[in-house]
Amino acid sequence: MKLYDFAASPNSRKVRAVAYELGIPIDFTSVNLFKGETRVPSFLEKNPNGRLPVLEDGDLLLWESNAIIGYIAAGSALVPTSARARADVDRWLYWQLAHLGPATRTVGFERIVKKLTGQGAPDEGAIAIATEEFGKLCSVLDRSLGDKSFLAGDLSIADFALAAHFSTGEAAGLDVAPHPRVHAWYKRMLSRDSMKRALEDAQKVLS
Ligand SMILES: N[C@@H](CCC(=O)N[C@@H](CS)C(=O)NCC(=O)O)C(=O)O
Repeated sequence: MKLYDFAASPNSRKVRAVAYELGIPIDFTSVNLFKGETRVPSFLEKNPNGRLPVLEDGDLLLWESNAIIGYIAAGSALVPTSARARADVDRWLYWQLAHLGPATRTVGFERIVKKLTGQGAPDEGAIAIATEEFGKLCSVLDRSLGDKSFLAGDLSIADFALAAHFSTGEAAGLDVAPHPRVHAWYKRMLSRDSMKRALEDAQKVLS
């Protein structure tokens, strides 16, 4: 299997972390977002959306990171089989895509990407709106975690999907400390070798 990705991007990071967690061998091919490599015709043939990551497995070209982690982790303990547990995992995957991702992406773009790519000063208004939304989302997650160690009880692909975006949020200055259960869950995720490796990959790309 081959993954076209950019290690510093959260949607790539979640796939790397799941692959490392499960020991799945993947050949990583770097596509540099900052150099416009997602917009060239040869890449658009793989993903017409011009976005990373993209998984290639034989004649399968799969884009959308949450579909990719579901695919590579199928049959493992990270993807529950009961309808109820699977629905709980799916709920958090959709929540990440619809709500958490946009909030962390806005602050990450304004504070990190603009600086790295010379796109001007951060838009403080956009940051303020996204930061407020992030706080509300953390409150939802904090309540939902209750006394669970992981989002759906047992460790699942959803934990990796969210942790990848929380790590972008952290790098951009979004603080989870006011939300004790989120904070504890996030630290639990960061202590895993798989997450550590995926974050080290990001550092290498950015250094
Ligand atoms: N919903 C997509 C989002 C993919 C996405 O936006 N990827 C970013 C990197 S994290 C990207 O490739 N951006 C390229 C661009 O905006 O030009 C997924 O989860 O895979």
